[in-house]
Amino acid sequence: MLLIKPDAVRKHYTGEILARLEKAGFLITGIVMRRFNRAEAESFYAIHKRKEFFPRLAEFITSGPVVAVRLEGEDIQHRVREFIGVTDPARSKAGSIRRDFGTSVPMNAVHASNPEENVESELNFFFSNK
Ligand code: FUP
Repeated sequence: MLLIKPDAVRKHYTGEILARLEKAGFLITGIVMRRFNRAEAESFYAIHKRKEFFPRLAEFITSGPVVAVRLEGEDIQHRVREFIGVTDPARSKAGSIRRDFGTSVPMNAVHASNPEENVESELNFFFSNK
């Protein structure tokens, strides 16, 4: 699952990010737009809840709507994470989504589920009746 974050939604990048995914061959099988409240942010980022950066992250992720995008395909989460770039947009490779649309950490335009951690729980969070 990929999440278009509030910074990118606010800057009208939603359509362009979806188009890039499709042009790259990713198959979109679900889209949901929603705004997190504080409790949802704590649940979504539960593994970061005790980190010192969490308050800023929570404030940002609740600052406006996000767009959750369900993608399907073999090894999908590894491929998506490779495609979007690394956490810091400035260190992401040229042409990646975070490099082109992100500005900082955590305002890096998109989030992608970590295949080792949270794919199912994140999908259920947005697509409970999949
Ligand atoms: P990623 O998997 O690339 O989204 O990155 P992480 O799971 O490491 O980070 C999760 C979120 O916390 C991202 F929005 C970035 C944010 N973050 C910070 O704000 N500060 C940090 O020092 C590390 C991560």
